[in-house]
Amino acid sequence: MEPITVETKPIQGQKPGTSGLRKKTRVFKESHFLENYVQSIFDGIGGIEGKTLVLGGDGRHFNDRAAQVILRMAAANGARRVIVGQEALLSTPAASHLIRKRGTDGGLILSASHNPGGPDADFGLKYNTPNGGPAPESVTDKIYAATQGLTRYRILEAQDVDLTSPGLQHLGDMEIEVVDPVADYAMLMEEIFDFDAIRGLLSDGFRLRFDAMHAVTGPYAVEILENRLGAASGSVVNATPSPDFGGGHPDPNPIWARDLVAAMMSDDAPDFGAASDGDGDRNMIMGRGVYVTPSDSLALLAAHAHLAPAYKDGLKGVARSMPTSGAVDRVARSKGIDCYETPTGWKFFGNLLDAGRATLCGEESAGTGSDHVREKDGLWAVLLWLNILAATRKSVAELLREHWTEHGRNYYSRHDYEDVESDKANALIDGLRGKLSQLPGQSFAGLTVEGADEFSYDDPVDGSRASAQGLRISFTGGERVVFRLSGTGTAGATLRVYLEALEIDPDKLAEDPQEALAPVIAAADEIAGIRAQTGRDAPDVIT
Ligand code: VG1
Ligand code: CO
Repeated sequence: MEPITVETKPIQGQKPGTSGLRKKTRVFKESHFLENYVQSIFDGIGGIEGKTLVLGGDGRHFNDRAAQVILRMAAANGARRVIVGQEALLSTPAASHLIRKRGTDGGLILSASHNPGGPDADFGLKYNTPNGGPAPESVTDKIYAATQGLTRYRILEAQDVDLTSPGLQHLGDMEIEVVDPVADYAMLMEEIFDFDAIRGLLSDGFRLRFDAMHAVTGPYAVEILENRLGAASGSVVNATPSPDFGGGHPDPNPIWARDLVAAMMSDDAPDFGAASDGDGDRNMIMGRGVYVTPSDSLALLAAHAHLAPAYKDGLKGVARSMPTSGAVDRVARSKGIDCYETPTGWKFFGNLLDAGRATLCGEESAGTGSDHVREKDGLWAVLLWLNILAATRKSVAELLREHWTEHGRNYYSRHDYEDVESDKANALIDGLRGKLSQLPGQSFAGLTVEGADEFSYDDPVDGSRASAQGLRISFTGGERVVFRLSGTGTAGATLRVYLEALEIDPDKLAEDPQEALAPVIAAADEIAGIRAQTGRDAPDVIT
């Protein structure tokens, strides 16, 4: 087993996006593509000689093959040890926890997260730093620079490593420690939440349905919700991870998790419903007959987090991505704690969490998390909800109604236009950027623009600046629209239009969001010319 050095040439387009590098699976399978990127990660972080890394993924097609390649490359590059999830599986939050718990030099996560999987779908790879979080731009810039000058990679010529059972083995001089992917994570959840209270709730007849969407959270949810908390067997559905997520789209929103929505809206609906995404870091929350928007979920969790043991002393602060609604800001104000507004992507929360400035973070895209790891965490959010439901013994609908009555309701929706030709999408954004300064004072569809700018973020901890993070337009009545292009897609461009309107009139808190937002939707189209410029009559996905 000798390490060999393979000559290669830089491959274009290996620039990490919002969350790692995502490409069509077939692109990842092209000759040298994966190897070049892995070597660039190793080079970009200053080499891995003597280092320990965590490795695992969401089990999508090519996960197993890519893991074997990475192990051989890690060995050839002189790593001391790789801690790998059994069958190369680890949910993203479990990987983050393992990196932190074992004090490793970071980890590699094989996932394209909420993107579909399979030979004709998507694959991805992400490097997380020793704090357990996605690499910040200072690191991904170095990785990208390495991809552009790469001339060789190192790999061991060896047989596949057997990852089927836990234990220690060797690959060349490198140690490989195969671990149960669920055990450490489940233990962490027991430390954070009041499992006895949740067990009590469930034994009193409270019913739940968790849809793992054929993705990586299945084994985690079965162990925690059914085995440890006593939810009825079968409460976790679609619990076996499959390489193409059962042919579905592992994105927990009302469109892609429509089976869960149907179950929760039926006459025999359980009390609580939830779903998570491909790699287990997102969550969707429902009660009987109600869907909770991610922005409302974040606000409600912030308001009640002190009911869970880990947060009993209150929150140091909260943070949300810029396009996320201002609902959590209102909770922060009433609690007298700081609220930070960051660019889209979990990597921007890392410094705030490390510095102890924020305890809870969230994004409108169904990501919620806390300082227990450095990734968003789907099952954690589900357990925090269950802890709150157990402590209050109120229904999801009741909690939501009370929340809106106290804080007002930020009606919210996101309209996605997918697979738009890139030049059309860029032209729309460029055109809008060019006229932002003229918008204030003008009226569109009956709404008057108050302010308009392009969001940039100065990190209060390390002073780094991220610019061009979305165009935002606010109106005099408290409404807002944000435009940005997705950084996780693998075909064309996805235009995201984020719509929000604050309502504090107690008589208007129960409207249909699309109706409540109709004026904002009309103003957004009038300002940006979405239909005219994209040729689309309607969004592809409304969440
Ligand atoms: C999307 C979401 C963003 C999220 C990111 C990764 O990014 O909008 O909030 O952090 O996906 O989530 P974009 O650039 O496509 O808007 V995951 O669960 O796919 O890692
Ligand atoms: Co994800």
